Amino acid sequence: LANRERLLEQVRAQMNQKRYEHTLGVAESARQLAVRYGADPDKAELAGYVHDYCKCWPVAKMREVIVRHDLPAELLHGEKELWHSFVGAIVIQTELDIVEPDVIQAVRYHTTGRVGMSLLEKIVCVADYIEPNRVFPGVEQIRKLAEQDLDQALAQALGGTITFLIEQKKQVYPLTLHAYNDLVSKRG
Ligand code: DGI
Ligand code: FE
Ligand code: FE
Ligand code: FE
Repeated sequence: LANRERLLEQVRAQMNQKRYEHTLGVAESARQLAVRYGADPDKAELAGYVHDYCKCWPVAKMREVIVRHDLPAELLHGEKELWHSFVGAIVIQTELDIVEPDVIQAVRYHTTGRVGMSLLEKIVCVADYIEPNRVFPGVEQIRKLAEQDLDQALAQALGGTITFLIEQKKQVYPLTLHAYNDLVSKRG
């Protein structure tokens, strides 16, 4: 990866230490999954480094990007937890000069998923769940599954998120539900 040091400095400046460690973990896990499943390891690592670029930004700063770049207005009425992925996909282009469309898409859909995800999108989404610093009930099982079957691991991860959201009485973003249905229906 060209200019890794400079990129990481800039990424680090956007977030706290814990988020930065998570970021490095996702890059590492994404690279491993790319090797395992035949995606471009450099792109996977890069997407990992930048996937949460805007995660720690103030809400007002994210809202500004959503409005200025005409992102779906429904985002503004929904869960703010989702904003950083869609905003990040824009900002990594303008601030980090990232041009690879598949890296940009992997950032855009890393939180919600979507129907018909590319291999790189799946890898980043799964890496986000299983990176070494993650500790939640069931993470070990998803880690094991991710070595065998990426789609199953992703379905399980999204399913876990959906369950979690329902328990918290939070909205489930339609893309998340559609992504989950897409993955489990392919298995039938
Ligand atoms: O940014 P990370 O914490 O590394 O992980 P992420 O980008 O997957 O974001 C996780 C957060 O997003 C978590 O609080 C659950 C939330 N989330 C994911 N999908 C949905 C969602 N929240 C709502 N309301 N609806 C969703 O569909
Ligand atoms: Fe995220
Ligand atoms: Fe995620
Ligand atoms: Fe993340």
